[in-house]
Amino acid sequence: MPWPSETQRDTEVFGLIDKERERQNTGLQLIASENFTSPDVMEATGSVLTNKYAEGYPGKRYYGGNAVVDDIEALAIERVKKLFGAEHANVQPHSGASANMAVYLGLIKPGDTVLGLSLDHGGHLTHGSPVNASGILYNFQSFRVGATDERLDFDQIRELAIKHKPKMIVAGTTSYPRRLEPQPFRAIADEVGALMMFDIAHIAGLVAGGAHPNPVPYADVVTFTTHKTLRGPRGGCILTTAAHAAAIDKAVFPGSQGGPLEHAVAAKAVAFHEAMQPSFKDYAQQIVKNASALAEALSKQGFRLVSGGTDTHMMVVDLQPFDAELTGKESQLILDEAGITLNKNNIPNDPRSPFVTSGVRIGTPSVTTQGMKEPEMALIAEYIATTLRNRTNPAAVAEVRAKVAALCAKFPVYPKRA
Ligand code: DSN
Repeated sequence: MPWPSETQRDTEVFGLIDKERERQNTGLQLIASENFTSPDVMEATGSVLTNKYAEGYPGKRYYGGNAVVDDIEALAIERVKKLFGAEHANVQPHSGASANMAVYLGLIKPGDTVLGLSLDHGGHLTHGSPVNASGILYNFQSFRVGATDERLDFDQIRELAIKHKPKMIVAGTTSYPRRLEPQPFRAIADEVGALMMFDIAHIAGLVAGGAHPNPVPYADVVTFTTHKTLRGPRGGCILTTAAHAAAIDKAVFPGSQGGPLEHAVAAKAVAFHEAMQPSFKDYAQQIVKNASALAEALSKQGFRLVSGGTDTHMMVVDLQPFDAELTGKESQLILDEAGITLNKNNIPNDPRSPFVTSGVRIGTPSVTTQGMKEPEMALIAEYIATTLRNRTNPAAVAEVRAKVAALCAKFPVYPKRA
């Protein structure tokens, strides 16, 4: 074989991958959109399927040699349809952003009006941010969370829908800790004659595991990523009613993507299989229980939870009552030093910029995969508070780092090379 010999192996990259495995093994991974995939998902992702070109769909490919790939993609489609009760699925989107852009391309026209949640109130870049293609190509109008309860305000959404007459209403969030009921969105969409798109990127695993209402029976189209609570490979997926199937497939390929990543499609199929197992229901329930326990413990440590708490896998923490000087940016940096990984996040109506912020976002999907439960959530809250209280004291931060490593050692994720 003309590949490099063992002695010529790229030790630089593989050394760095080893370092990253060590980081994931020894620290607390609390980024709400991350998870630990199974070795099977990783094996499919690293399989020979990465070698294959397969433009088109099962049974209708542009290149030869796709009989096996057809079976794999058909399996992924059948599994995800069954998992969510959908009429049609497209498993080819490379990411959630690609999935969302394909939906806009397929179902509306540039310049059309769309209603979505503002990014700084918990929405997503692709829900109309002015710096994203969604906001550049389409006329997005944003709704915001309520001033006092920090929850979606369906009276406001309805008023905006009546005023702007959108072609589409986008439900879905990236930093909103509460349940997203699909029925009120459907009712408003029907009242103004809009399509309803539901982006369940964050909560797909909760929906699959029965820990969050399923919007599939209500929405025209549902998009999601496969790598967050669903615990699959990095990638996207679109579910639609039969009426929109052809338009969505055309918008993904050839509309916005070329060759699909069939190694990722195979890994998605594996993840869908894993999400169908009874144990996944327990997992999804435990994610929510852990989030609720962590939110309560953080609140006892003096933090304020945006909207007062969480019903999902995540919470947004307002740092101001804990320490008015403390920013999300500084918290993220110092917590990283203590082996606690999370992200800075704007709170609703944040006086600070998105690069600084007055809050952090915390999620429990990864630590729940590790097997941590409510008692560990109390420890995590204590470690976070101790680190932030002692942020100018390196010895105290190092002490927390050691405690974090000891806790993670009790819940090993990837003990050997995966
Ligand atoms: N970057 C993802 C998140 O962290 O929520 C959204 O795309």
